[in-house]
Amino acid sequence: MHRRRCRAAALVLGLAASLLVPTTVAAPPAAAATPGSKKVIVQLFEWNWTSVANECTSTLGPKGYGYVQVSPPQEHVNSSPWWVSYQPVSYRIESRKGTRAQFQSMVNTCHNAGVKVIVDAVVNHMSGQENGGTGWAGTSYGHYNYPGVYSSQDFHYCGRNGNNDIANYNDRYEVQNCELVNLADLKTESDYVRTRLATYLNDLLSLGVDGFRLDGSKHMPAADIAAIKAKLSRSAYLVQEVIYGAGEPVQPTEYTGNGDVHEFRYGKDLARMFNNERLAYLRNFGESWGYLSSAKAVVFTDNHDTQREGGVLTYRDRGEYALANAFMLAWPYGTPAVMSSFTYSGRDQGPPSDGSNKVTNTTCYSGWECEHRWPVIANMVGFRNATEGAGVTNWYDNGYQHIAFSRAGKGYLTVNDEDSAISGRSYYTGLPAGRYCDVIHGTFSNGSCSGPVITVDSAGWFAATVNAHDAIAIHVGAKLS
Ligand code: LM2
Ligand code: CA
Repeated sequence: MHRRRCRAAALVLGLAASLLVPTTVAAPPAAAATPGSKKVIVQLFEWNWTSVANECTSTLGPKGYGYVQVSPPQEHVNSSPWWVSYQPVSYRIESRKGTRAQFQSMVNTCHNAGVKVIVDAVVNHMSGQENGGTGWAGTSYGHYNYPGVYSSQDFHYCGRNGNNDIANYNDRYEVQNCELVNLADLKTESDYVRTRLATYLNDLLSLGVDGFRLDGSKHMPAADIAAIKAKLSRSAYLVQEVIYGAGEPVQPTEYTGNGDVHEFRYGKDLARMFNNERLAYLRNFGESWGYLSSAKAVVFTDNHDTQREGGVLTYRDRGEYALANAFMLAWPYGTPAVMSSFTYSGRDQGPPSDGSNKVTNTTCYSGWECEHRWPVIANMVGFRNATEGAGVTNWYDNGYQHIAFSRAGKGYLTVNDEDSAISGRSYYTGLPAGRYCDVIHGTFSNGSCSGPVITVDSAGWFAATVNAHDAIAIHVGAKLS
């Protein structure tokens, strides 16, 4: 049975507006803010390099993000939609997001802030422009001709569907040898193409990049990716974009030998639990749901594609979105990737740009949503870091929308997504006695908490009211005494 939601009430009774209206993040000493290992990824979608660099210093490092995933840096077709980034025309590091020098400087700045850089690498295809054109940095190209890089023999012509496009995802050959929305499909089985792709990736590695999100991985055999990986000059973190499709021949598990893989079911199922089903069902969320093994999975509430497709929670869901991210960051399945968007009203709308399509500097909360700065989300990165490696214990649920669990000895989260407050209950945390900052409602900085303090007694319990569509989270990295 599907539950009725009262959205208006959720907005009024839910997370107080002040929690969602982002504040400037104070910068505590990096060392103090980053206990344990830092694995959380943030996708700064379509941010320019100068703005990414500033964000690494001001926010990502201090808040404990481990990696920033940046949008494709290579030269691309020149127009205004966001998706021009996914149509390479050369491998020059020159794009609407910045120059090679700006890119290099961003990598250095992020490293100095303790943040590693993952590049979204478009390796399956080149442009989808039937008649070619002139790229962002001035390169002339044809659909199957990229001077000095590729010519007609380097592409697949699958001979299907009259236009060489992919139509049938139940056909492995078609998915990997035909064109994804007319994008010229590289012959990734050819040694020349593999070498050229590796040369591009090695150039990025020479600039200090730490890893790659391999765009469109499903459209390349896992063996082709393995062959490209074998040509890399040093080891790099890899996360492959393989969108799970029920019953399809190409499955995400085929790719785990190469590195991590995105688990697309996670964000869809999480949205379904929050919107229509029960948070109580999340007690075994992860591998028991048929997902990839936790060690190989990268998970997200939404990414730049799913936020435009629907069926997931996005920044538009406000408090519910914050709660879903809090759950993701507290729950030890996979590596969490936080989405950070520009706001848009149409699917194709590009990022805030100037008259020549150059992406302008990020201004959070004006044109850019900056979800990763929302206090709930940013503070829960610290929870993730402080609880790394600790298992789930003390699970509690009321059978419906109220759940709670410990990260053994390190942290505790309770989420109440019921339509009314839950009061008069105590929670068993098993945490050391003391006073903890509720990081859902307050920020812990320089030993003090800007919000409510939760007192855990000597037996490991605390008592508190959890408001409707709200949560409480405490962890050992935000303990006052
Ligand atoms: C991806 N992963 O596998 C990206 O995450 C996704 O955002 C990309 O699609 C896709 N694969 C190709 O890299 C986006 C966007 C499409 C867009 C393509 C290419 O979602 O809408 O296609 O990038 O820019 C656009 C037009 C499409 C047209 C195509 C080629 O929407 O109608 O096809 O360009 O001109 C005729
Ligand atoms: Ca392909």
